[in-house]
Amino acid sequence: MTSPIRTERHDDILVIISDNPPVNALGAAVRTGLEGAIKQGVADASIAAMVIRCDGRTFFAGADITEFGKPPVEPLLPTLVDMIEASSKPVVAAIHGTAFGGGCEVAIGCHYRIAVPSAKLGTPEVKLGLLPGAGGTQRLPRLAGVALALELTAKGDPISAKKALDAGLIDRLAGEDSLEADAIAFANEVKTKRPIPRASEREVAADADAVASFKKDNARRFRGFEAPAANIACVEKATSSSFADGIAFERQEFMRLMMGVQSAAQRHIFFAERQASKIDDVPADIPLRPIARVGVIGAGTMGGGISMNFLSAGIPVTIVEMQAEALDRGTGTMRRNYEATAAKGRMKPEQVEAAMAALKPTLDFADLAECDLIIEAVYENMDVKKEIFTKLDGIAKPGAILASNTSYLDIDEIAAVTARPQDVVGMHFFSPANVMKLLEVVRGEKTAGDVLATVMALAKKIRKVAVVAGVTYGFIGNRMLMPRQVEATKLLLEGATPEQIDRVHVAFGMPMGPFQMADLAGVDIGWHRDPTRIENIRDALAAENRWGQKTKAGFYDYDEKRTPSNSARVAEIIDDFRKREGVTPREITEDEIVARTLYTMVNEGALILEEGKAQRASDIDVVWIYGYGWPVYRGGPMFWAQSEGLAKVVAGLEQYGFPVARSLKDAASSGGRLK
Ligand code: T1G
Repeated sequence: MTSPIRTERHDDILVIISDNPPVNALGAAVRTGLEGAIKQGVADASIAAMVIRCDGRTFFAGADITEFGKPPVEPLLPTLVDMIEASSKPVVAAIHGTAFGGGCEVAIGCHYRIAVPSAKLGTPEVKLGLLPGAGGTQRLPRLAGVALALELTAKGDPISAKKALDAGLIDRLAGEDSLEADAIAFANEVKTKRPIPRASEREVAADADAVASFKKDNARRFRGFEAPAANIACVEKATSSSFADGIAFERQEFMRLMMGVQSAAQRHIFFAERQASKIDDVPADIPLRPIARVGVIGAGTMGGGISMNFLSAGIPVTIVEMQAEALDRGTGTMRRNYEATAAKGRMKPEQVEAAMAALKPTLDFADLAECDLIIEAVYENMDVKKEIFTKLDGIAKPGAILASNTSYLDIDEIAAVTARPQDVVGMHFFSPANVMKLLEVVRGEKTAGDVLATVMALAKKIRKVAVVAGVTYGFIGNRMLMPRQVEATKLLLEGATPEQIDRVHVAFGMPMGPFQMADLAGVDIGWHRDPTRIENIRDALAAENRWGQKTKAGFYDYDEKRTPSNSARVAEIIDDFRKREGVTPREITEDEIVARTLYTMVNEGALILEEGKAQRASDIDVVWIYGYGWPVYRGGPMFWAQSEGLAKVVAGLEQYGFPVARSLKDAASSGGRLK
């Protein structure tokens, strides 16, 4: 097998080139090739300096994650980086694309670094539940200081080449189109310079304040995660120990994390997110329908948020409303949202203007005829949606994709009112639509393969994580939410309190529990609006205007700052219902809450898989991570059930009398996995 590494001579400069698509991951073949090339350069007296660069879209984007969990293959990455740094001849890293993880560590093991302006550097290992294990936690603070090293390693977000230059992480910017030539020129400049600069030989200034403030500023963000603390500890170690001792500590912490459940969960999600974009029975190279303009029907919260996704990606939008007042309100909200983003420095004012200029508000439904994709985002009522799709069928251009943003309703029933069911699909955005990353793409019975593939590709363009769902009430996420809500409400009647149930979920790692979520979304959602008709606890709350945070009272009471407190009135309402139902409250354990509100979700997920309403178990995990804030360090409901032990989950379900999905029971008894 040919090596992914080749070398080219430019006089006395040896250029070492990696060609390992798609991201030049530092797999065993790359490491072996690099080792051989460096040794060749050092041994060859006619070589004065070396350049390392990569073909394709990026410099090394990290270690090869697919190798994790397998027996290590020499040369290990830390050894290779140390060898590059120990070279008797200067090595220049020529960076483009994303020098991430082990790629960044190779770069800082080199003696000099030059990057094109569009390049990014980073150590996102923490997002895999890991830490830079090839010397990054020890070299970064020596090169760029403690504060930046903490940001890069413990948060895992990349920095631009310009910021890296300002921080001393790189030495020079190259021309966007002249990286190799500029790197060779740089190598010629430094080939006689002595001593060769080595990051590991630098001192790192202790910076206790930076560490303390970083920990304090990020405590909430890191809640529940193990890897951030390990990254911080390694960087802190660098301020008080020799390089060798720091490396030993880094290695120990890296192995501890690598063997842990959290990293396995986070690596699972890394691949699951990418797998979700693949449609098993549609060819990956199917021609896509061009989407030059998107139409959105409804300028409410969802319609406005949906429109912003496309405008931010440079795709013009025609947005339709029935009344001018609603249209103005909607477009005004969109502008305010953009301006708030600009105020935080995450968008330039000219980008706001460009986005709003690409928006065409109209009251004329016929204007949608120019759109290639039309997304309906109006009131969640089947009759209303059928009426709209009937009209759309009459005006949309042939081949236009007709999508509904419905969160529950039957896409096949909607498609059936048109003469083009093959062009109808569900695009279920999560609120706020311009923020939440999840998009459930609902495949109707007749949805064409190219329609599905087009929407999945478009989702990536608007920076969404898309998952294909089948037609079933609530699709994947909301269908699994239902048993959780039903059981949580039953538990209230049987003796639990809203804060007890929410506390279990928050301790588990959810951003909020079922009742906190109800108060945020609105207790009155789906309420029949008849205050005299009180059939359940939510009816009783809604009837007293306890609609949640928006009325400063729901399952909790809220002060001016929306800080929640337990409500005596809610306790009374629950008590009244217990008396009315003849229920004597009893002690509810945490295990019972977990079994009845979390195991039941897993059970529903297994049924969804059995019915073919999700392509794979990992897709269900992706839905819950990106749509509901399931803690990524638990890998999603189906991965978590696997790590809990399916037999334990089945036993818990049976203990509380739930019928267990056949596939779940079979997997548990065979020791297999949910697929
Ligand atoms: N290893 C193996 N495969 C990888 C990979 C990696 N590091 N990165 C990406 N891929 C695959 C990915 O699964 C997909 O495969 C294809 O490449 C395109 O990826 C010792 C231990 C670089 C910003 O965490 O952030 O170094 O689906 O769809 O949107 O300290 O990939 O096509 O079959 O994401 O253009 C640290 C992870 C590793 C970077 C490109 N590095 N990658 O984004 O393409 S651990 C990372 C990314 C480490 C050392 C430690 C992104 C990208 P397929 P993609 P993209």
